[in-house]
Amino acid sequence: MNSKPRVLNFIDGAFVQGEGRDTFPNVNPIDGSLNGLVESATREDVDRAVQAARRAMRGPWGRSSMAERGDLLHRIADRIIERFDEFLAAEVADTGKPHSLASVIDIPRGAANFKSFADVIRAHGDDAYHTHTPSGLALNYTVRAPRGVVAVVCPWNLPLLLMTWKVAPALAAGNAVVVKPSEETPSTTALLADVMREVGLPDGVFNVVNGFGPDAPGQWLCEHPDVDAITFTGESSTGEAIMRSAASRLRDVSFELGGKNPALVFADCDLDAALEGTTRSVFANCGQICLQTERVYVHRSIFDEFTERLTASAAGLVRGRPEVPGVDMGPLVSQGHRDKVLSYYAKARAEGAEVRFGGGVPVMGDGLDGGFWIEPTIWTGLPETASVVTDEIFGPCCHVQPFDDEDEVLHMANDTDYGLAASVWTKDLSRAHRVARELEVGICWVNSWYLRDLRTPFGGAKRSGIGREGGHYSLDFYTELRNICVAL
Ligand code: NAD
Ligand code: 6OD
Repeated sequence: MNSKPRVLNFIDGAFVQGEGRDTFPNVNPIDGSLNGLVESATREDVDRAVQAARRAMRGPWGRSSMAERGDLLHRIADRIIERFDEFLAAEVADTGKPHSLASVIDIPRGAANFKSFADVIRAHGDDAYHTHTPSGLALNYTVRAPRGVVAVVCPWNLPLLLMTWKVAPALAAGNAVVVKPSEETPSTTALLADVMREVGLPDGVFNVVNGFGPDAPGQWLCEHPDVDAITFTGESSTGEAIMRSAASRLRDVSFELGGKNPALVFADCDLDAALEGTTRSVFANCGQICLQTERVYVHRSIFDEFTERLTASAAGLVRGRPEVPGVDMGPLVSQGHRDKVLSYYAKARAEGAEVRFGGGVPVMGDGLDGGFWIEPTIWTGLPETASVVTDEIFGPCCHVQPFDDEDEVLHMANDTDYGLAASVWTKDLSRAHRVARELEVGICWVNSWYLRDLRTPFGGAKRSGIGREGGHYSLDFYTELRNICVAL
């Protein structure tokens, strides 16, 4: 008999448990042990969650003021921080990421998203136009109404951070949500449901349905005719499937998808800063951040030194149990994902890469070898057409390519189906601005990486996404903009 706690669905203000629901294991990537079981939502659960959200929209929540919602969002953020240790333990057990990362990024940002969007909504104003006509004056003004019931479909790499990045603006704008967390990482979403209950969010405003994607709760939710809009973070191919679901009844989508992000390292860069930044941008979170660098372009005059020093940085990364001080790299999230990343490690060798570092599975000892550990890996010597240079791998690995001039590196950086992020390392201000404008990406960092201001627009070009979220830009998706024309 398994005494570990179950992760339950949360519908209409209550956790639901009962007969007839399938369960699936929640596996700890650190050692392959069982965290517990997750109850998969049935089709009826998904329907009940959507109907609960619809009822909430018809009740007091649908008429709530921005000030009321702003206050609630602040209380949610405060309560996440009060329960910080529980959130940290749950996130680490699901993902295997080090405490040093989750305690400074995942959990604090998970809370900060609520305060940030509460403040956006409180500061929001409407537009007004005075219209002069031959028969007199009219006043036109805008109002923003909530979209209604929003489906929020989430990935596993930054589970709390990326879920709250969608839930917070949706609630700030007055919508009700049904969240489908990743099947790999459901625990912090369940904890957040408990927080919603504690702070008194009205029943039905926040619902959670657990389970898989295709022919399962993810797809059932996106196909549900009473869902008004779908916000999704995940793989580009999943985005295509969800777009097909959204086509029926013409629902709007907001998509944050895959990337194959370049770093451009010019000869005049601050080499120490470029190495420190590139080490983070390739290996942080074991390479599982959509903004991560997988293609590094380095000016030929510093290529050898840069590559040797990046290799030394990779060699210096400390793997181990998440709570151990000084550990800066965890495992990959699952056996399945490690199989995918290792298949690219094999392809790189088959395509003739020079493996500068890594390329395999480390021996961990200490009871960890049942976990999904992998070596950080650096390749050189491949053409731009090699699969590890073209495909998103989502692992702790990169290919380093020399370049000779700005036009050449811009061409290589932009020659991809993706357009999420880039970083440029140079001390030449003119070059920095010129190159940044030419890069076909949603966000370009100059002399930095993953430096975030939550008021800025965030999203991807090409196959990396549809739409922009962040700050007031999120309101364009989470509200319906209406015009009212009053003849005076
Ligand atoms: P994924 O696409 O496999 O799964 C994401 C979610 O979609 C999961 O909850 C899954 O159950 C659900 N899903 C799968 N098929 C579905 C379907 N047909 N209908 C409805 N739901 C479905 O992505 P992942 O493996 O969890 O995450 C990694 C990917 O996410 C990478 O490609 C990464 O680049 C991308 N990502 C992008 C961003 C961004 O901001 N652009 C952020 C994080 C992750
Ligand atoms: O920082 C954010 O707001 C954000 N959406 C990050 C996405 C990271 C992708 O893995």
